[in-house]
Amino acid sequence: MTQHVSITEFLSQHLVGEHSIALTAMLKDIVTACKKISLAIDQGALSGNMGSLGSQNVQGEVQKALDVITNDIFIEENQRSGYVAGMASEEMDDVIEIAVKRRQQGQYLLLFDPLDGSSNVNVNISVGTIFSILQSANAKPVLSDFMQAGTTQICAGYALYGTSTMLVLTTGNGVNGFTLDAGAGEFYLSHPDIKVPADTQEFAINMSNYRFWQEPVQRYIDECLQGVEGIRKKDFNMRWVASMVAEVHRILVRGGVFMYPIDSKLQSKGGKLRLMYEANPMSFIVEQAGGAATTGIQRILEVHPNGLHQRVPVMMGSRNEVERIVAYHSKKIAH
Ligand code: AHM
Ligand code: MG
Repeated sequence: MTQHVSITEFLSQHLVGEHSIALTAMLKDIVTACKKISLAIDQGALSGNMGSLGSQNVQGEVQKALDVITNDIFIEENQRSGYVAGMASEEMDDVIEIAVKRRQQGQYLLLFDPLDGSSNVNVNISVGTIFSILQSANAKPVLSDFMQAGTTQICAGYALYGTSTMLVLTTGNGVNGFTLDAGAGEFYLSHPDIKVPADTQEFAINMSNYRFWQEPVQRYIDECLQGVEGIRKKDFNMRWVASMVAEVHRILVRGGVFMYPIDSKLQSKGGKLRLMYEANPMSFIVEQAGGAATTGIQRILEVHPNGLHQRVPVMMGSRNEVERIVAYHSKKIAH
């Protein structure tokens, strides 16, 4: 019988370098938080957590009870190691301060979306948690300490609460995926050294926004839809889960391109997805798996943030497809 490698064993064998002790401790807390969130989600309607609280988060979206519960779990668990100096969450307007006694060795910043795709909770479809770790210049960080481009991330990952619960992460040395054995209460390595295929025949986009997109995106999708009769000379398949974690995970496993582009409805906001705790960590993971991630005109990881909740257009996945999309934006490939 194959001996499974637990995430704890994996990290102790593979984390090296100046951040290894701190990362091991912080990831232990993240693992615990994700297990607790997985349990809370598994309870579903039985726990009475599924309804709306009637309150709104900082971006004017109605919070589900689970949004609040998962946010609380993530904040509480991740103050245990003492390495986290400050946090930022999709669910909270400002930087989350950590009490002095809980940030003794705090040199790191943890940014997260505790329950991504939360509109899927009530219909029992996959959701996820996304996180990003940065270094802090200050033991008591302020907003400006968080304003770092995605290239400075030292770790990023997501938990996918799907048909099984998985944790996928990178520390800048490839991407590895772990599956939760709920009985044993432990994540085991199940997807070592994940690589995104460079080519694909599958795209993920919310097609209902077609008429609001910019021309380069309409062109790319039009050509995919033309299939073997068009210039791509192959048929494409389409998926849309409305849960970025599930979407990107599928692309990591079998290739594809995930797109939430800017459109005329989103113009004033800059995009739909948030840079710091959605686009950046997912871009870091996708690039580490050999894929690419762009706003259409810029590598996402090089966008310099101007706010915790900044939004950006997002297109990521199989490298050759993303390069084609970039070329359409820069008009390098003529019609
Ligand atoms: P959320 O963080 O409020 O859940 O929003 C992000 C989600 C992504 O997971 C997903 O790609 C997108 O919103 C779906 O948006 P839409 O409902 O417009 O298709
Ligand atoms: Mg989100």
